[in-house]
Amino acid sequence: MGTRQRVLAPWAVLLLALQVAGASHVIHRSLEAEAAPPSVPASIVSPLLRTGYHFQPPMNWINDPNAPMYYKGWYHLFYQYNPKGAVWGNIVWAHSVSRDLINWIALDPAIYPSIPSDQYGCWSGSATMLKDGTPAILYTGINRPDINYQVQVLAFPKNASDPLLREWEKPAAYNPVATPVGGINATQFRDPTTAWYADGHWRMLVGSVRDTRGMALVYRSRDFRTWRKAKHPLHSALTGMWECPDFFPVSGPALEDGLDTSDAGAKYVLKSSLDLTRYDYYTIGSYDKRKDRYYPDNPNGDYHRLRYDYGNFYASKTFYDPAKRRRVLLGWANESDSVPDDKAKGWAGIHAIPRKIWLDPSGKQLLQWPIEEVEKLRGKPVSVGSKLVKPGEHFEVTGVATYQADVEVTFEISSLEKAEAFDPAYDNDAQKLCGVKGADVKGGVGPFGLWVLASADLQEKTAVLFRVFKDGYGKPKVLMCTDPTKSSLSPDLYKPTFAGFVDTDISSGKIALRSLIDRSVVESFGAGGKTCILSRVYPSIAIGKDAHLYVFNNGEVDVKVSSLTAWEMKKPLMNGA
Ligand SMILES: *[C@@H]1O[C@H](CO)[C@@H](O)[C@H](O)[C@H]1NC(C)=O
Ligand SMILES: *[C@@H]1O[C@H](CO)[C@@H](O)[C@H](O)[C@H]1NC(C)=O
Ligand SMILES: *[C@H]1O[C@@H](CO)[C@H](O)[C@@H](O)[C@@H]1NC(C)=O
Repeated sequence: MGTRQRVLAPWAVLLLALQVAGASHVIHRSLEAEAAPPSVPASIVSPLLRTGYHFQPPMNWINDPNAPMYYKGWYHLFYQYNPKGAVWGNIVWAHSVSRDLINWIALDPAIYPSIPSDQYGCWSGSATMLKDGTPAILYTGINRPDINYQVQVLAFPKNASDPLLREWEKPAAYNPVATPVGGINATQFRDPTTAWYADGHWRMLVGSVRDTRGMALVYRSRDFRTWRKAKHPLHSALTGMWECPDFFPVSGPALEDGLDTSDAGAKYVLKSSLDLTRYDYYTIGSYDKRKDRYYPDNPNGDYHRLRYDYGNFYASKTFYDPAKRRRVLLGWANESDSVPDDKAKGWAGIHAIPRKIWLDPSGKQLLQWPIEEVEKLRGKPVSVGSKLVKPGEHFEVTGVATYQADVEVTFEISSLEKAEAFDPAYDNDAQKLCGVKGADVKGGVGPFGLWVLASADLQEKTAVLFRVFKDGYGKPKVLMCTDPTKSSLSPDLYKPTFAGFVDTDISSGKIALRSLIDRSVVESFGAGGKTCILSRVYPSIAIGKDAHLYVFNNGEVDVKVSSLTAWEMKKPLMNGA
């Protein structure tokens, strides 16, 4: 079976040996700590629903990706991790390394409470490459036991010649580098960004809020050790607390090229993770480095309109990958089961497949696509060419196992004439619209798309679909939606419909969809990465070989599948699990 195979490159064998030889104490320790006593009730989530190729440690809780970077031939990923259980708490920075961002090797935690500034927690942060080529990490330390009092801490590698960057030190001479003084709320002051260099100064951002105004505070430094807060934030908006801000230039020499964070860009992206909604919003705009101010191109849409992902995706972070001259986005997706289920299954949280991101030629949004390395996991394929799906009909894609698969499909709509009228009340609420007009609600043009992780009797299915409306001027408006309301017979699951509009020219009638299916993950990319939706689902029957894949059309007009390929996906090396 392709899905059982492991991709073992020679370096991986080497590191596996290294890992067995001593770098994996943490995993063994935590296995002991979490070995479930027999009295713990079984989780409603089958062990077969643990993901196959999405980033995960062998067990326990994970959340935000931290300080991703490329250093001496290795990709480094740190992440918020509870070594003692499958719920949030005891947070340290777990550490994994990779040659390709797909096969991962777990090392010991790199950053953990060890100085007064971080003795009650090591929260999120970022890496910056200094001028001499060594990396530095800025992160948030918790220094009081009673409240989550937040300060910013600076760490350097103990041995910069070690490509695996296993040990980090936090010099007492200048830590903490920033404290919540001057009216900053000490419990709302966190997640420093990668710093950028301009006109003799480094600058970095820290997320905060004043009353209900979320903001990215600016700090400046000449030597990276002494930091001073600037008078004005880089930007702010009436959104509540900004967690995990991210700020970077886009638009390299070639369209899809990324830029180093210190390079000057024609355009900039400012992202914030809104604590109130728990989603990641971004805007595109310009940056005035003299004033250290950011101006979104579309102030009306400030932090309500554009999201990296319209599903389950939060606390994301990008980094510039000099090896492939691209900017890569990593994000966290939590579970949709209950806390007791997480405790019983022993793990909670995954990361999305790393995505390359770049500016759409329109300049109005980003495009995202799974990094090309994920295609190395593709195994046995099956293809369907030119197949008509009449109104109310569906067909099954057979010949491969689809519980761990990569599916690419292009649909062709025969006519847009029957498109339903768009109700402007839903202009800013695709998710609500999808809640009202889900996969089973018949429409004009659509809903059509895929039923994934579906049982043979179709009692269980997760729909990834498009539906085309017509606005008041007769212009098509495309909705992309993931409808998991029938994804499982288990009642005690969170099954929100997730949706976003797709700003694509559908006049040709064509629209593409790619879905990365991974047992309990459905991560979809609409229209070449214009709109992305990640969902967590936990079927009770559509598990393993009992999971099926269908193409469906619940609209009134014919939809043609002009091409479809589904590949079984192999399991990469995943942190020793
Ligand atoms: C630093 O790392 C290099 C490369 O792994 C190693 O050869 C060297 O012994 C290390 N130095 C110390 C002091 O540990
Ligand atoms: C600081 O933020 C906390 C929320 O974490 C809030 O409860 C508190 O009222 C805020 N303090 C001030 C002075 O605004
Ligand atoms: C993930 O879990 C769901 C269900 O419990 C919550 O509604 C979300 O807010 C949560 N997402 C994040 C980012 O914490």
